Amino acid sequence: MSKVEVIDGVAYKYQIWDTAGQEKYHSLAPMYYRGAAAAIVVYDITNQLSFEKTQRWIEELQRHGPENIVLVIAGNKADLEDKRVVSKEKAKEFADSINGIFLETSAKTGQSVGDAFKGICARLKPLADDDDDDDEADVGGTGGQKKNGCC
Ligand SMILES: Nc1nc2c(ncn2[C@@H]2O[C@H](COP(=O)(O)OP(=O)(O)OP(=O)(O)O)[C@@H](O)[C@H]2O)c(=O)[nH]1
Ligand SMILES: [Mg+2]
Repeated sequence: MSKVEVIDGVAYKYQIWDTAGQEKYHSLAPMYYRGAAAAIVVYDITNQLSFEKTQRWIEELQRHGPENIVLVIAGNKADLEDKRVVSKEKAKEFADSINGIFLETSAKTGQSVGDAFKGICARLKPLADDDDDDDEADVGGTGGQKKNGCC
């Protein structure tokens, strides 16, 4: 899907792919993260294994992903606090250790979902204006390294 967000008068255009997390689709993942400006790796705060898998995905992105990819760790299902097994502190510590952005989100309530995208834009340096004068920034996508920034 695509999404446009305006921050401080600059329009950022996202092209967003949702990759399947299951092991059987793992080999397809590089097609999604190649040339990406950012990756949001989502785990479930009520599922310890999902957090452990997050760490493996980050390792893969660091080894095989674009050099300056912005990494976001999102602890989803924040609405299920009573079922939490992954502590916020531990996840934040991990995100800090990889210089990533950390948030806890809820796809159910919408909590902090917008902040994930705002956080990504804040980390991307706008590129010099190009010739098309449309004041839009391309974020991520299959476009290749030179699009790794906003614009
Ligand atoms: N309470 C709650 N349930 C959620 C939330 N996000 C997803 N779910 C539920 O969790 C289940 C799995 O959600 P999916 O969106 O299929 O998870 P996924 O990570 O995309 O799964 P794959 O595509 O198979 O990797 C569904 O039943 C969702 O309704 C959330 O923030 N809160
Ligand atoms: Mg899915």
